[in-house]
Order: sequence, then structure tokens, then C-alpha cells
Amino acid sequence: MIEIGLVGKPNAGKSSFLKAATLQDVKISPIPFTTLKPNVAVAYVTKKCVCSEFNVKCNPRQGACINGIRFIPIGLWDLPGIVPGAHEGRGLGLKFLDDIRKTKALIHVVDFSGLTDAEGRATENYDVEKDIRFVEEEINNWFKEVIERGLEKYKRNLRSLSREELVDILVKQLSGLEVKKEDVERSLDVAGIENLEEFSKTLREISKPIVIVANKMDLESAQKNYEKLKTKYKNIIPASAESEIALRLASSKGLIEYFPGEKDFIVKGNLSEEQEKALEMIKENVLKKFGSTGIQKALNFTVFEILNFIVVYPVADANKLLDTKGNVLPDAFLVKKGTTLKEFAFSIHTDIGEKFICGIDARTKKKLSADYELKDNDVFEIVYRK
Ligand SMILES: Nc1nc2c(ncn2[C@@H]2O[C@H](COP(=O)(O)OP(=O)(O)OP(=O)(O)O)[C@@H](O)[C@H]2O)c(=O)[nH]1
Ligand SMILES: [Mg+2]
Repeated sequence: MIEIGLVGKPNAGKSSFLKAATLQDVKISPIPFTTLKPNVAVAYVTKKCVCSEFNVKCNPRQGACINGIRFIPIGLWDLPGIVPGAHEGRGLGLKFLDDIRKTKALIHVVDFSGLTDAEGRATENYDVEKDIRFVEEEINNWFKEVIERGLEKYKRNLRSLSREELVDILVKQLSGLEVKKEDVERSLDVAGIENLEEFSKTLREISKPIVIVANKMDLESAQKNYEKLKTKYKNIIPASAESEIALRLASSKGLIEYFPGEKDFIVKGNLSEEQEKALEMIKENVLKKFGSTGIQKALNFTVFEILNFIVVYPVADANKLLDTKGNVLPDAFLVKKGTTLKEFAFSIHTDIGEKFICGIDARTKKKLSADYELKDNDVFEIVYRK
């Protein structure tokens, strides 16, 4: 399962984001450092399922398929707050980041309201751009420290190593950080190794990209800050975790019909005057202005646009689209764009990879070769020696 980490200063809304995405009951409060240890929960990215194209009703083994939208599980980590100087041990330090070594990307939850300072304490007119910078610097520093620790024993003869040796050492030392060989090679090309800070920053950018979530967009001051910064930063999604929590809770109580990621909801139950007012505010201030609460969008954007994952549907029988137990389109897997069929077979099971014969495309019924590059929405059977 792909994992994604939520980072940011205290009070930015990381735990709120986790709760909004998963309804996991985590502690949320305006007191800085509410979260002391990482929380992990299963969230879902959403994508149109192929079941409607094939005109079948699917039975997902994991996640769900609702109204033709497939919910594909991912792991989401909510972390303690990061403050300036965390790499020197300030606040709760950065040690907890070691728990998220396996994450493939980070979502930086930023309090865009300007109503909390760098430590998460109440203030006014705080420059939110400072957070965007310092949190990224702290994360880069964490990378640098991991790399430094890894290179410690080679420190003396670093310069005498050949490029190949250096790549090998770095890949081995950094394998726990989900860093791949090509990431290391690209970083060496771009930044060299002489300046470890430059190298670490480049490697972090390539191997663990950061998406910015402009949170608390239900507040007017947040909207103003977002208008100022939205063109300056590329990967920035306006969001309101609090609004998403309210909508999902109202929906789970049967008060409204709401689908995560949608731009509207329908009232079904009897709302109190207070509930009606709160939901109306969300509709006017968030949904109408930004097209959604941004929570689902941030997850989908990170996985599909930034990480370039595609969705594929392996089946045991390409004609009937079934697994061996009779489930229709049982699996929707996230795979990195560029993955070949044989690589995919290995990722399911070493045995299937080793005994791989070919694939069969469920649409065309044609054979697929080992080096066939998987495409988004592919449905296929893998034929292997039994
Ligand atoms: N108005 C508004 N408030 C929000 C939103 N999201 C979170 N909050 C509030 O911000 C405060 C902090 O939220 P948390 O989710 O606990 O923040 P955190 O980033 O996990 O904080 P730490 O655990 O201390 O690092 C709480 O009072 C939340 O209710 C939002 O979208 N809008
Ligand atoms: Mg928290």
C-alpha cells in the first residue's frame, strides 16, 4: 500500500486532515503539540472504476466501489508538529519522521489563516509563506542527517570513490527512505555530492515530493492569503479539513447525502437550526468557492498527478473478469506509471513473476508480453506456469 505523510507546524490541522480523510478518531485541539506520536490510518484515493465500461457490478476485496467510483486504499500518517530548529531538537524534534521513511510523498498542511505563529500559538496576520519555507527546510535537514549518518564511515575517502561505488553506497544507505537508484543518480547529476545540503535537498525533492495544502480555507483571512500565494506555488490545494469532517459526520448520521470530493450535498434528515447554518456556511464559503473541501482532491492530486500512479485491474480470468473465488474486478492496484507487466507480476508474488508466461488483455483478448508497459485502467490476466 502506498503511504503518504502529513507534515506541518503545530495547530495547522494535520490531525484534522487525517480525521477528515478517514474518520479515524484522533485528538484535535488548538493547543500546540496535541499529537505526540504518529497516527496512521487508511484513507482512499478515488477514481472512476472500469466496471461501468464493462457493464458489470464489481466486488472490491479492498476499499469499495460506490456510484461507479472506486475507493483505493492508501496509508496516511499524521505526525507531531514541526517547529523551526526541529532538526536541532526544538519542539518535539524530528525523530518521529523516521516512522515515515516508507512514505512516497508528503502533504504539508499549512494553516493559511495567519492566525497561528510558527510554533502554533494564536496570533494575527502571521506570514504563512514562512511556514511553507521552514517546514520544507526542516524536512530537507532530516534527509541530510539520514544521509550524513549513512556516509559517516566513508567520510574520509568520499572523494576517492568512483561514481558507481558512491551510487551503490548511497542506494544501500537510503533504501529505507524509499529512495531508488535513479533518484540518487539524478540527484548526483543535478547537485553533486560536495555540498551535502544541496544534494539532500535535491534528493528529497525527487524522492519525496511535497504537496501544499492551504488549510482553514473556510476562514476569510485564509482565502486572502491563498489569493496572494496561489500562483507563486505550483503544488498547492486549497482545503478545509474542518468542513470535510463536518460533512462526513453529517453524512454518516444520515443527515445529508455527501460524496467525498464533491462540490455539493443534499439534505436528507431533519437538521437543527445550528446544523443548517453550519452546513450552509460550508456550502457558501468552501464548496462554492473552491469546488470541494480539497481533502479528497489533495490525496488524488498527490497520488495521480505528483507521484504518477495509475490504476490497473488484474483478474484471474480475462473473459469473466473474475478472481478464483468468483469476485468481479476484485482488485484495483496503484502502480507507478512505466511499470511493466512482468515487474507487476513480481510485485504481486515472486512465484507469479518467476513462472510468468504472458498477459491477456481483457478488452482485446490479445496477448501481452513481459515488457508490456501497463496503462491506466488496464484489465488483464497474468498467465503463469502452475
Ligand atoms: N477554521 C478551521 N479550523 C481548523 C481546520 N482544520 C483544523 N482546524 C482547527 O485547528 C486546530 C488544530 O487542529 P489539529 O488538527 O489538532 O492540528 P495539528 O496540525 O494536528 O496540530 P498538532 O497535533 O499540535 O501538531 C483545531 O482547533 C482544529 O479544529 C479548518 O479547516 N478550518
Ligand atoms: Mg495533531
